[in-house]
Amino acid sequence: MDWAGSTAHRRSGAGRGISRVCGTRSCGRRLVPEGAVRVPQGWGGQRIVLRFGSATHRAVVWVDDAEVAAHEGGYTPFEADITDLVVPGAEHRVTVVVNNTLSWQSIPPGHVKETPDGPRQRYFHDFFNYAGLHRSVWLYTTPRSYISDITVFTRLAGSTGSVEYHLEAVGGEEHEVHVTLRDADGTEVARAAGAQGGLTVEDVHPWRPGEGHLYHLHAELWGTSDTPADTYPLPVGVRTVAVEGSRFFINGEPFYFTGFGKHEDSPVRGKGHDDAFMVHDFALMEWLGANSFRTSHYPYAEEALEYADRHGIVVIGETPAVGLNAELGATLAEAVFTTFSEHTINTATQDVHRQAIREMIARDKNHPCVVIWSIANEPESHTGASFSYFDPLVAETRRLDPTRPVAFANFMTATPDRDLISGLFDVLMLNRYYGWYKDLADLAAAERHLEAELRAWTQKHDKPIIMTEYGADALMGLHGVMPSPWTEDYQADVLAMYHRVFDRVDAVVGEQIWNFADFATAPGLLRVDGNKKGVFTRDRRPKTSTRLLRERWREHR
Ligand code: GCB
Repeated sequence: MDWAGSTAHRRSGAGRGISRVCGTRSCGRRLVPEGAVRVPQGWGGQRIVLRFGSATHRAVVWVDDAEVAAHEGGYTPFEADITDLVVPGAEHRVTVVVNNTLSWQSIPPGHVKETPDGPRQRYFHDFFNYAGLHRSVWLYTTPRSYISDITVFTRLAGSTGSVEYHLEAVGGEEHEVHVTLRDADGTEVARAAGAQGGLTVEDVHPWRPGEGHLYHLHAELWGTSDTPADTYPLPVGVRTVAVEGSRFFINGEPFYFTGFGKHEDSPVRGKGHDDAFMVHDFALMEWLGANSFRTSHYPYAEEALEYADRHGIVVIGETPAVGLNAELGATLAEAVFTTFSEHTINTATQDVHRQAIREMIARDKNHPCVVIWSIANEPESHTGASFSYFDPLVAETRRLDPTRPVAFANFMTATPDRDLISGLFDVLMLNRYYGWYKDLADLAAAERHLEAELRAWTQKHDKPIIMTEYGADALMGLHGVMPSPWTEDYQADVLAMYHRVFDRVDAVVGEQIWNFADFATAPGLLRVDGNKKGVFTRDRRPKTSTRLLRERWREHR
């Protein structure tokens, strides 16, 4: 059982209204408090907020001796209004206790096994259970009357775009709301008044894959003074997403996903967000011609979505609901259990999962790059219990966002004859390992089995198929002339085999390889210093298969 604690401290100079309390850090043990935060002198009269980008998987926060926040869920932000607890100009101690214990009621789930040597954490997912504050911590201010949230929905009709907005304000009930929309060069293209409304954009420049064109929405809250009480800027990409039959459309044009399932993972940093690694990863995806990725298996740092918005990279956003599956648990944690039961994954877990969906959508709803909500990775999906579990979660996702398709990534053993839940969803996302966990070193059989399965899916559902995982481990530098698992050559051969099949099956609208880069996992007999299915090593050096991808994906565009 790992506990991590850290006292945040201000690292960078305070800007007006915003101050980074600490950068990212990963830690596995309790830390001794290190320092204090000075609240900038000029912040008097403002509302002062302490915000955490994430704390994995739960945290309690104190300012001096007062508890100000408690949060469950390791990958979404939370904040506390600390106005009444701090004095501008004074120093205050911020203390955070972070706990990464996984239980049947956490998302992702896990369990603690009692052994003669003490408790041991077991979990059912294939990435290392890092603990700590992996994203930035901010101190920021708002006026006392402030805009707390804006939601936008965009539409296209020929060359006309529209932006429907819903704004929420706190303490400004008597105030007026003014909204303007400007193009990237600053030209005003539309304006409206009121907390809800529509903005029409003639000759719209849509956001599209490969071209992250953004408008700038600027909302103002006006009271009696001659300056606005609050202002709120929001980048907006005007685009539509739709599924019809087995096609996936962005802006009415068929879209084919190329890219990866990724992880927030790098040497030394672990799960800590790192701007340099992020920009480098995007540059490598561009180098390969990839147009998309899935935030497997949890929402990524907001910086990644902002970058994807600006560069026209398409994103499948995923919750941390990974490992809700007894068939997987048996291999990963040597645990035999019933997935959904009173004592394992139950209604309390479902509530935590529902909350994880809510927090992901609340955070990411306005990002044009996000085109699908994936609400789970490889859950059990062949039982009545799995249907009862997912039915209300899909409904809740649609209620929160009626504009984006909903999906989950389907596990290898949940073949079309077994699966019971895919009818609830809009897109079939399949994770398949023919040529690796099945048909190892027999690519002829793998090719036959893969094609037969894909055709069986198309018989059962008229829905688009995205292969959200396929691949093979490869040790950098290992080569062979025979089809030899773990060689770079075999990884390339496996990928080429999948691509032949995708090109023969019409309903396949996307290919996302597992994985972009090698990553850290819990120890396992099949894990040699982590998972080696990356087409890049953990420090981002290209393996042989990257050549094949460059050729294929640069042509696909
Ligand atoms: C999967 C999981 C992914 C694993 C991968 C593997 O199906 O979704 O988290 O890392 O297989 O390499 O086994």
